[in-house]
Amino acid sequence: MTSTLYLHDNWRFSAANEIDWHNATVPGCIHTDLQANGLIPDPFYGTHEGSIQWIDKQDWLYETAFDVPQEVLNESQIEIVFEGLDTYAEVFLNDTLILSADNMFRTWRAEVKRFLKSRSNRLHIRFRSPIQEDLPKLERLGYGLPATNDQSERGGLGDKKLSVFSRKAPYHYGWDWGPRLVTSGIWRPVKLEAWSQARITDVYIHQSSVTLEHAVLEANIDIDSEVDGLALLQLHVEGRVIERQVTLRRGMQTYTIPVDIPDPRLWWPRGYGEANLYTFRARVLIAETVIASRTLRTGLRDIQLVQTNDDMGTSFYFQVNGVPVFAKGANHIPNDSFITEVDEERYRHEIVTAAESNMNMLRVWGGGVYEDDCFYNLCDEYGIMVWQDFMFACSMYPGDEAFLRNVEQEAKDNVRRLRNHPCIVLWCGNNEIDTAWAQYDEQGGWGWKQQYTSTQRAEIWSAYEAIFHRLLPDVVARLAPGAAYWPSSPMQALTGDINQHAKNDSTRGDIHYWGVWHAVEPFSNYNVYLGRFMSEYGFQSFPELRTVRSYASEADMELESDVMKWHQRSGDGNRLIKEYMDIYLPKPKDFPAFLTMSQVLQAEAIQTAIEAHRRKKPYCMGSLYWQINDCWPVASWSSMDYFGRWKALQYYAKRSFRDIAISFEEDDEHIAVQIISDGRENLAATLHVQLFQFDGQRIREHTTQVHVEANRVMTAFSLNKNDWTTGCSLPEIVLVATLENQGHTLDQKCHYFTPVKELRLDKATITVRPVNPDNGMTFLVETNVFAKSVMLTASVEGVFSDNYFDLVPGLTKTVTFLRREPGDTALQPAQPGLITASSMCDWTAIAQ
Ligand code: BMA
Repeated sequence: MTSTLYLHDNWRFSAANEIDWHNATVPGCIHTDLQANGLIPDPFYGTHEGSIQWIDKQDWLYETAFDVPQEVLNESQIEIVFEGLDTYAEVFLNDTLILSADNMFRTWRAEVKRFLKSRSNRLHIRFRSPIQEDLPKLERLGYGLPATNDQSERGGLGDKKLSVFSRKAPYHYGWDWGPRLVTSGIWRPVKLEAWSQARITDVYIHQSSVTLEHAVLEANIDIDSEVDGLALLQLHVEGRVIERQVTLRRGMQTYTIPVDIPDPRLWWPRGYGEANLYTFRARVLIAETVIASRTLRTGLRDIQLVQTNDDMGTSFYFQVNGVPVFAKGANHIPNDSFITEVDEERYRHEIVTAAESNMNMLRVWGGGVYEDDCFYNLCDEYGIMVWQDFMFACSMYPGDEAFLRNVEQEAKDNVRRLRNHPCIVLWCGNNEIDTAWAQYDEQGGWGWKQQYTSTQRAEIWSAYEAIFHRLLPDVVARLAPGAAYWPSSPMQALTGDINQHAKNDSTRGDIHYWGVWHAVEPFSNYNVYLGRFMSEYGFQSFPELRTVRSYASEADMELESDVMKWHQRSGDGNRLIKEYMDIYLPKPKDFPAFLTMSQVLQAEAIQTAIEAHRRKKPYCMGSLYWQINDCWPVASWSSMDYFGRWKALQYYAKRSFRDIAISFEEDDEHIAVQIISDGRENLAATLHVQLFQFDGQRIREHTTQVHVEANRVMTAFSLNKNDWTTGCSLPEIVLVATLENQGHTLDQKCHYFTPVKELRLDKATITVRPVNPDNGMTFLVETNVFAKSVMLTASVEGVFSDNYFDLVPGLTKTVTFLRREPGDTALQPAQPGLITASSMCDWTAIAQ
């Protein structure tokens, strides 16, 4: 049996040109080690990032000493395995060079038996500066490649964009929400693997056909053997054992065992059924002794990316087990600039947040990393589908043979590692490169190709095609046959002509719509520019005051301070937030109120988008906003900040993504109350539509029985605005629609007759009382006059079941507090400590 010895202890590090050694943490990285030793300040505080740009210009040494137990040494094969080395590294064992690494996304292995001794082995790694390493590559190429988000100037490199030459997380070099912190280090586990006779190196469960009645699978079992001879191969699943006599040969071999599972418990995305999982175990026995074993978990499901012509264009949706699924979710970036800081609890919090927010998909965006196994395990468990980009974003890449081979190996390593996860529904080549280069549209794109000679252009595009149109799809087809591959997001289709590139009004493919925000278009344009699958759109906000305090002092608390600008990486970001706020919301009374209102502004924008997309189902079948998380405390498009604190948007998204949701569609004369169902069953429900004055007086109401059809959008009621509001003061009324099923509220939504900015908000007194004083986890929230965006804050870290909601006098709201303190493994009901409540009137001049 393979025995594993992790080598995570006794590490120390030093700058290559110094003699001082300091304690190191493995897995980890140079920045966190320097900080832990007090050699650099907190990189996220203030403008510190600027003063630590020297770190990536020099080489770093890491070393440890370790003993090897006799039983490990007795094995005939011993390999050292690095699951991740960031990035250019030479590894020496007892002074012998055992491997050279040049790609942080690959797994590196070397046979080491002959170099090992039982005591005091010295493992020594030299990390070469990624900057010094890649400068000559730029020189050799003779021209720079576009890399819009590479903050080379901040790194003291002028316009020399080096990120494209290294196979290293693109966001390390900076992004429009992230700092430039170019790390080095042993970023994933390092271990010895020892075995004799044979070992199972991989098991892949290929799902040939999965239906409600039957799953037809093949288990492909890779075996590495050092012996020739008879063996028994077993596959265990659900108490069954399938056995095969095999004749092992020295070297690598693959055996395929067909498996038929009747009445399979299928894996479903959240909202559609249980995310059922199966555990498979493969074993090799020689003379009735188990000599190798490997366990894996997968879910059985049929996934299709359906792209068929229809009278509106060409569809783009995921069909899971025969059911068309509207994808609801967000884009994911790495949870930290120092990815080794992300522990299981932080991953869990993100995935629980997604599931709690009624999402069913996250897109692992191509400027980050192929995520940790833990991320995908959680997505498998919570029924969160994953759109998986390969790690290429907003840049053009070299196409030399060495680079291509390196990328190929990286793709193989990661497709192999991840292909058993039922959550992965799509492999996507890159983020926004097709649209940015726009090969077939001379005027189109981001102005990149126009900077090059025709020879250079041809060379750059041919590298693009080699990677994204040949190499990556080939690897996916070979290693994960049947899995969908999409060359670039966004794109219309691989047509090889001008129709390839996405447009804001494409009727096929996916769309990143950034007219709202980057092009300062009105929120209402979310209703206009939507297509078959909205894989990106977004709006920025600030994190809450507690989070801002983690990087700014009281003196920095103004929009234009150096520190607030430093923690804003989108050129005009702060100005845009302010401009949009002037348009849509009343004036905040001070800086803390401005931070809060920026969150409400963002949430109102994205709510408009999500609901517009969902109302257009089945024309549109996906809505992934940009972005769920942050990698440091910053102003950004995230719905949850670096510390996992939910912004207003997270709560709004939770409401807008409800499986059965109310949404209003308005024209000059009418308001239609629409009901969107992602449910798999029809439902009898009651819709109450009520019109209230802000003082709580009900002016009109209408009740109707609704037959909510499964997986559809319907107009349940339409009212004439004039008829309903004659004699009313429009800035002082609110329309409330409530959908109920057997006494249970499925959704409740408010709608206004003027923009929020014009609402006449009065000072509201909000009371919060525990429903059951003994357990103190659930509360009733009430108000005396209408309150917009009621914000509850607790003195304990956590989130509420709902927050930033509008509250009408007489309509009480019940909320539960979910705690997230250190040590908690997931959000769970708990006492919140002291709760305070405020609402928009408190954050504006009205309060004065
Ligand atoms: C999208 C992303 C990112 C970027 C975001 C905000 O296009 O793909 O590159 O961070 O926009 O500008």
